[in-house]
Amino acid sequence: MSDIPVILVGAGGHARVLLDALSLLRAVILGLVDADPALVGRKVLGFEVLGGDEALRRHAPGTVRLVNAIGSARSMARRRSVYEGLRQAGHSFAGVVHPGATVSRHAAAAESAQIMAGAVVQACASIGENTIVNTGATVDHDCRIGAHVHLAPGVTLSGDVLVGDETHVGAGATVIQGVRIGARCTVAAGAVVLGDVADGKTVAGVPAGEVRK
Ligand code: JB3
Repeated sequence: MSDIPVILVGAGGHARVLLDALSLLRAVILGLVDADPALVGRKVLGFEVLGGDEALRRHAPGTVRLVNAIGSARSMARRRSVYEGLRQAGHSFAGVVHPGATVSRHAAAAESAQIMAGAVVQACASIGENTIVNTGATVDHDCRIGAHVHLAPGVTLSGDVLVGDETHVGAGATVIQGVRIGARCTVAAGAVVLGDVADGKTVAGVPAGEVRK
């Protein structure tokens, strides 16, 4: 990792996983910021919550890099809006590739992507900006994963799967080869997706079918 210190944005569960990986990568960690005032001054795995996002004003863009620690607890839209807002303010986001992840040298991951322990990204796959490939998820050859996507723990994407921006694929879901999943979709945990999913749809079950809201 670069020597530029990092600050994590968000201090919840995803932050703890990122802190652990960043420590293994020997990153210089200044602390965290969180929207919940009750967390300010507390420590997370030994690192201090420095304040809300206004605390970032004390750090000129370029002197620190941010790590997006807001996961998918509410929706991917929150993670996206925080990322885009802080980028507009001039900040840049560091990515995290856990040393226990396997990323093919023939794969392409955006700089801000987060690839967690035990994840595998195979040859000719691509991972978009601000996307999380979470613990033990596998992304096989030629998959194209958009921006602001969450592949939850244990997801299996077979070869040549496309996942659109801001989509959440739930824990343990399996997608067969060649399937196209649109933008802003939700694939429920444990689903087995055998066919394409249009933008904005939620699918669940084995085989997966549309869930009407
Ligand atoms: O599935 C796994 C392995 N991890 C999940 C992860 C990807 O998403 C995890 O189980 C959760 O479902 C979720 O983790 P996350 O986002 O860390 O959720 P939570 O523990 O609820 O923490 C979110 C934190 O972000 C809270 O402390 C919020 O106060 C904070 N937050 C929300 N909006 C914000 C903002 N913090 C800042 N700095 N700025 C915001 O705008």
